[in-house]
Amino acid sequence: MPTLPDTIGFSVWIGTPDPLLADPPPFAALGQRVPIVGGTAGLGGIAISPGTDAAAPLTSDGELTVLFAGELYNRDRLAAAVDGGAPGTDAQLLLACCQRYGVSAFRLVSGRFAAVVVGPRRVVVATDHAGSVPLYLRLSEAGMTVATEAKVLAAGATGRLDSPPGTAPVPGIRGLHRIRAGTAVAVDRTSGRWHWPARAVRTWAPAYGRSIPDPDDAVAAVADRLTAAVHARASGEPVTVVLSGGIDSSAVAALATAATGPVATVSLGTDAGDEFDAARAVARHLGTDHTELKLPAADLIAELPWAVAAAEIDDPEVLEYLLPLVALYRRLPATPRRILTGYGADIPLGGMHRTTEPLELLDGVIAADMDSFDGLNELSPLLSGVAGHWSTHPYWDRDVLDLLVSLEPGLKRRHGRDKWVLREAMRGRLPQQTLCRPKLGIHEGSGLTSAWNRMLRDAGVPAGAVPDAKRAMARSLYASAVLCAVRPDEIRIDDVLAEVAEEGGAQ
Ligand code: IOT
Ligand code: MG
Repeated sequence: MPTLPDTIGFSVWIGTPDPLLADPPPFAALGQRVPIVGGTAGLGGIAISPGTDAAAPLTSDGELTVLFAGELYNRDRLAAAVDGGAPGTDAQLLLACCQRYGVSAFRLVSGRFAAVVVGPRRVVVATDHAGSVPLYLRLSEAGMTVATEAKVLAAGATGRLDSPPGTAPVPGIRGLHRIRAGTAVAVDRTSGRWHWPARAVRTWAPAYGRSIPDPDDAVAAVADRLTAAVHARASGEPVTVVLSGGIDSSAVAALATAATGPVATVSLGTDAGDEFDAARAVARHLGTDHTELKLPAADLIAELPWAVAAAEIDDPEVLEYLLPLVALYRRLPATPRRILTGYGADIPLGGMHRTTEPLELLDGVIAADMDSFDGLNELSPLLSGVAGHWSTHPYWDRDVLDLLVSLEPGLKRRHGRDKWVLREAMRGRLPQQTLCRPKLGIHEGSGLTSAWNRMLRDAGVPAGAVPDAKRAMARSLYASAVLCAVRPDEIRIDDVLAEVAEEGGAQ
């Protein structure tokens, strides 16, 4: 069994017990519900643990109390910085960092996490640099309620409506605020009295500056940092890589194989499309334990309620990227897995803009994408958490991302090749055909986009109205699965389709 984080999600109140925290909270995450009782810290609620052997979700030194979901990736360096001793659990390590650095600790930690730190005079609520574990809060004069799923706090539109600094409003839910990526929100409290407004402490931001290393040095640096990121996520562990056979996931599979020995790889396809040949070539080259999962495209679309419940977004374009992954995770055997993906490589490398030639335009879309990822929840662990698995994304490791973003765009598009620096970094580790393989998006490779379009056309939606109909379906699913916390298996996609087709004036 791989080691998974002790805690993958939570909902807690701090201050006054929140009657809006439903019992039981309607988490979509699978796992054991572990009560949180932090009497002295004035905190209570529920944590979600992936294992059957749930550890206590709180760590405290009597003064500071840390609630931590997720994992840290620079444990050794953090341990050396705080006292050089054995690092202990991630929550203990974060506690030691907070003792030494205060809220600045969140500028040091590299990880995939959501955390609450309760002190005698201050409460801090924080995410990692990428906001990769979404975190939501509701505020009242008497305290705050915090949860890793919006649906858990969707009921009851109360609390302060103005978004505090460092947060963004959650669409459709009055008074619910999402902590921004790379942000810690701090609220001071003395003798039980809260001092609003909260303060935002920015802990990370993507670079706008670009560096111009020697191309060979850039290639070596990408190989080094990506290797370290995969090691931090896979070392000594049996891991699963979701493999399309493209350069991004193939690189992760190659480095994970080097880090841990044989890994499991799994590819998803449908009757409307697959990338099985490309994935098989990589699996054979690396000697992975490879599985192909094939399902009817209609069954893939029927998973939309799960994708919306997991991502908690209503953007149909992003849902097209996430839906195949959610469907895949839900079809893996139930034993909890540690999953590595190649997701996110295209954002700092401009991979989705594979035909964009002028470097000014390429760099422009990269800067725009790095400015707009927050809130899309593409990296959320809930995508696999709805199936009881833990997933993590080496390309959005803080060190990898900082490097990739900052490279001058001529290293990203070079000699007519997209993602050049990554392809070069993998030379000798993957088959030549993989190194040269043009990008194919997951929504294209799985046939999802075409199948969803066809489904709407078959329901009578005119061709020109298909994008709007997709948006309407996504909005309707968001209303049920998030705003009303309806369980995904109680939502029938045929009903949503019929409703949208009717409203859209199907012909
Ligand atoms: P894509 O890059 O095709 O897929 C993302 C990851 O999903 C892959 O690296 C791989 O790990 C897994 N995957 C893809 N297809 C399969 C498959 N058939 N079977 C198993 N695993 C698979 C969109 C996209 O095209 O996905 N992702 C972009 C970013 C989107 C843009 N977002 C933004 N601008 N904020 C990406 O960077 O990965
Ligand atoms: Mg990709």
